[in-house]
Amino acid sequence: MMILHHGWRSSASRRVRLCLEEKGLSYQGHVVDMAKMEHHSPEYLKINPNGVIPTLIHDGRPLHESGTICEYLDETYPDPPLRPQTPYERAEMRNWIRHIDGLIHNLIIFNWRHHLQKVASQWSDEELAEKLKNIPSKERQESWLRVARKPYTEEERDAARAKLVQLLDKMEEAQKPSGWLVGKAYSIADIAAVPFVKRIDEEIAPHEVTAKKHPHLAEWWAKIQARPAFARANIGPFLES
Ligand SMILES: N[C@@H](CCC(=O)N[C@@H](CS)C(=O)NCC(=O)O)C(=O)O
Repeated sequence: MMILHHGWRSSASRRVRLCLEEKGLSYQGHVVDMAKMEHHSPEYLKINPNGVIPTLIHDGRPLHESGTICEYLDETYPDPPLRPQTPYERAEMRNWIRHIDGLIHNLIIFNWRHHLQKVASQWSDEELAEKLKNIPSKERQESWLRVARKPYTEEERDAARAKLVQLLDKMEEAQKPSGWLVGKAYSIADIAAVPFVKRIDEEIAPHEVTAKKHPHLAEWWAKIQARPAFARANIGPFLES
């Protein structure tokens, strides 16, 4: 029995849903409302000490970190495989996950300025102080403080956008031999990048995932969006219509 605590628009959650759907695994989904700070409640912190989504519960045991969860799922349910064949390629896959994970703050700068900023800016100083106390990491306390009181500036957004476009450049370079980030097949390295590319393409830098700017990446993106698991994972538009 698998339970996934996730958010529909959360990039890390999207990775795990992609992985589950590629493997055809059924799970019970539980949506965590970040605007209500449900992920910082004492109950949730027991299953995810970092206070972030997603968390997978498998046979009663919780697991956090989307990249780790995807690898765990692939080891536990190897068919179809989502890790490359050789130890070297698997190491490369982990380095992609690590690299992309390191860019999450650049996505937060764009993502939280929508729904979460609207909610957080209305909290009183007392409410905000109370909420900040429950956030386990200093960095995320700072991120919540920023969205609530001092939204990221145009300059900060430009710098974040430039870092995300560099990711696209790196992906373009990597895909040349096989059409995938690592080895000869779609893997967790590609899955790790999908939610980032989705956000970059739809809002952050909409003209970059194109045949003109990044031709290999544009082909990669088209192939991925055509996968039946992509549709089932429900990687819908980030912004509410
Ligand atoms: N490295 C973590 C990142 C998880 C993460 O940052 N999740 C975001 C949503 S995509 C979150 O829960 N943010 C809420 C917060 O920081 O308060 C993973 O891959 O699972």
